[in-house]
Amino acid sequence: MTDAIGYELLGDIAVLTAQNPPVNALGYDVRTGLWEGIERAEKDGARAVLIYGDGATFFAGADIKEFGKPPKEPYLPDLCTRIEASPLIVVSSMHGTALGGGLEIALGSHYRIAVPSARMGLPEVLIGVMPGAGGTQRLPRLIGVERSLDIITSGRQIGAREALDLGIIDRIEDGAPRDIGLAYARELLDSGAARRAISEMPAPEPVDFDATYEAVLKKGRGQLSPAVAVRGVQAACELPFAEGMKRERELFMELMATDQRQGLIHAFFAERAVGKLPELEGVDPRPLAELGVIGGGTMGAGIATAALLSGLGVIMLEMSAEAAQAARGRIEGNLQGALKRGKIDQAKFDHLTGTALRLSTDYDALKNADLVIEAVFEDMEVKKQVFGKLDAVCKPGAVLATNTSYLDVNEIAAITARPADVIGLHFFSPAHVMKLLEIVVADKTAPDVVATGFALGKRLGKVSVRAGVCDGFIGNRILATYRTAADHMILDGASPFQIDKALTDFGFAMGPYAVADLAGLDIGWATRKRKRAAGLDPRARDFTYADKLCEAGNFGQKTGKGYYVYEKGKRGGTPNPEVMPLIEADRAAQGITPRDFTDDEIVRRYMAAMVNEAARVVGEGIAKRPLDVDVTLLYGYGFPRYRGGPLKWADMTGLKGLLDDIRSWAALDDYFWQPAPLLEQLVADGRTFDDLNKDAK
Ligand code: 3H9
Repeated sequence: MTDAIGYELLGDIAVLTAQNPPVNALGYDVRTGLWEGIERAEKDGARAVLIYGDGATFFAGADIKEFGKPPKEPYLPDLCTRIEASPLIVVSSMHGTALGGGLEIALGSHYRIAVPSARMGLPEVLIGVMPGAGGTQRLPRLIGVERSLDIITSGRQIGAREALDLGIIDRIEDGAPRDIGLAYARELLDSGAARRAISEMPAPEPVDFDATYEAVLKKGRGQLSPAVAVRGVQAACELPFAEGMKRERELFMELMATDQRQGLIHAFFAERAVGKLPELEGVDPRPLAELGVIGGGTMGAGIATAALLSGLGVIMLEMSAEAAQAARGRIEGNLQGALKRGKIDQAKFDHLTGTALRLSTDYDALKNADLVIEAVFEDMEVKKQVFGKLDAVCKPGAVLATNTSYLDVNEIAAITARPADVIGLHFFSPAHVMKLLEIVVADKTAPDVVATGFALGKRLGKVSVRAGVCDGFIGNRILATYRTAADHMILDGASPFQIDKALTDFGFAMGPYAVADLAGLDIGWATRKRKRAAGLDPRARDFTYADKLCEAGNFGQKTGKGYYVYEKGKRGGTPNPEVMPLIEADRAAQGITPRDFTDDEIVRRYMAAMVNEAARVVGEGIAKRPLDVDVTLLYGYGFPRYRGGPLKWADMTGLKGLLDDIRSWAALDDYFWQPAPLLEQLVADGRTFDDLNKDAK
């Protein structure tokens, strides 16, 4: 037997213990060990078998690292069938997270018990596949089609209580998984309980599967896996069990061969890799108990909310008593939301808004803070004043952070006598909701300050990405470029509405103009004014239609009108009829004859601009690895997860073709379409962005 599964015979009960840390993934050794363990138990004359996991969890699923490689026997579905076919009574005892193939092993067992904290689910669709070891065949037989469809197409985890109510497990018991499993097996044997094979249960009642398939596809914005999983459940209703298993395998293998599967698994590993940086190895973060936040607008209040929810004490600094009161109102409003959603109870709400939160108008109140983050007006002079004051009052060793979204953190750090303590922590609004945190490391930032930034991000439940200093860091710098590509397409003949539609069809949560309306058109207006004042390159294309929208007081959603018109109480907007005449006037003034764009060309140009700028960001070391860019765009910019991120998408699309396109567009505009040196290098070497991720490991 392999080391991955321990075998013991305790009287008439054989115990199979999974020993494959960290998550007991069902790799080749584990599958082989389980298979051999069942056979041995049968030969040894056992009457029951207990399966459980050592360490943190029952099996968390198939070993994702094996995906894309030729599968090795025993296959997981065959193993589940083998377990179920055993004449012995097989009990699975679950703790931790029994996910995917892990739950399928349990469903192949005859009885299931779990500790109260156990969680379970079939999350395969979230990584681009579907349950492939009988999950789509056994679960519907056990709990019915509708409930199974909910669990399988959402991939959500359910707690032991819900699992018991649904009939997925037979019992909940407190204790060690081994002890409760053994006691349960003993009880079953003593009571003369019979084997129970789910495959022998009657086929479940069907639903309208075509309608379900379409609805699920639409909800996933083109993501295939949840929709294809519906067809698996359909097979459970329409085919005998063994045929249904074959159909499930075919569908599973189809999904396995898709780019979407590659994209989603890339996203899974990339979001776990972002925090693993050589510079953080062996570096301890500084202690964090009290956080100072300067500025209680939407951003500052969001940061304070996230910090309070994570258990940190917060001191909010504002300019006046009225402003402090307004900040308190915003924070309390955010926490009310958490209370309503059941994330916190009333006692916790009272504590967070009571002793945990203090407001002040005096910088002295920050003197004991471990980390102070400013979220004041985005202006270098204002930021410098704030940092000058922080330098004067904060205790030695306090981390001084700026939430700037594009300003030079080196320049801000230089105003203090302690630049090693200064860092950028770029949150995204609303900061208590959005998962992304860019950790901006300036030239003199100390390693333990970087580690503290990552520790704070983790504590707040954020996905933190390291970025270097430049205008816009990783995300906003790349955004500025692909937005410019979109603006150029508008000048040349596309409409903002066509562009938004082409990109939501591609899978983005929102198109760039709907996003601009949401963020506020005044932000882009201010940026354009700033850039024009600094002097635009004469080759840069400029336009006035967006300024004119702003001049008329149309700042997007907050004023009810921008590129779209928003009606109170309605979600989304309808195209603003004033927009196209403004654009047409711009085109006429610039002597441009508009042309048609296909949706494909829109996506191609938009994505090429994104990838090209991302290649510069990586080439210049602003992002350490391509995967840092991918995670930034996935978590902060609504990039479709099933495409893996822009650089994974670029790899799968083909770097040579993208570079050829960029070069061909450069024939007309060689200022905007300058190929990034890193992209040229990769094409010349026949390498991919993912190769660079691997090099960095
Ligand atoms: C499946 O089962 C298909 C079958 O239906 C059919 C097959 C035929 N494989 O997340 P963490 C690694 S599909 C390999 O940081 P946590 C992870 O990369 C599978 N490795 O911890 C990390 O490695 P490292 C369905 C895996 O406590 C380490 O374990 N199952 C796998 O925050 C710790 O992970 C899933 O989709 C895996 N399956 O969360 C479950 N899972 O230390 C996916 C984890 O080198 N996994 N690793 O960075 C999860 O959701 C979370 O990892 C879990 C633990 C909740 C389990």
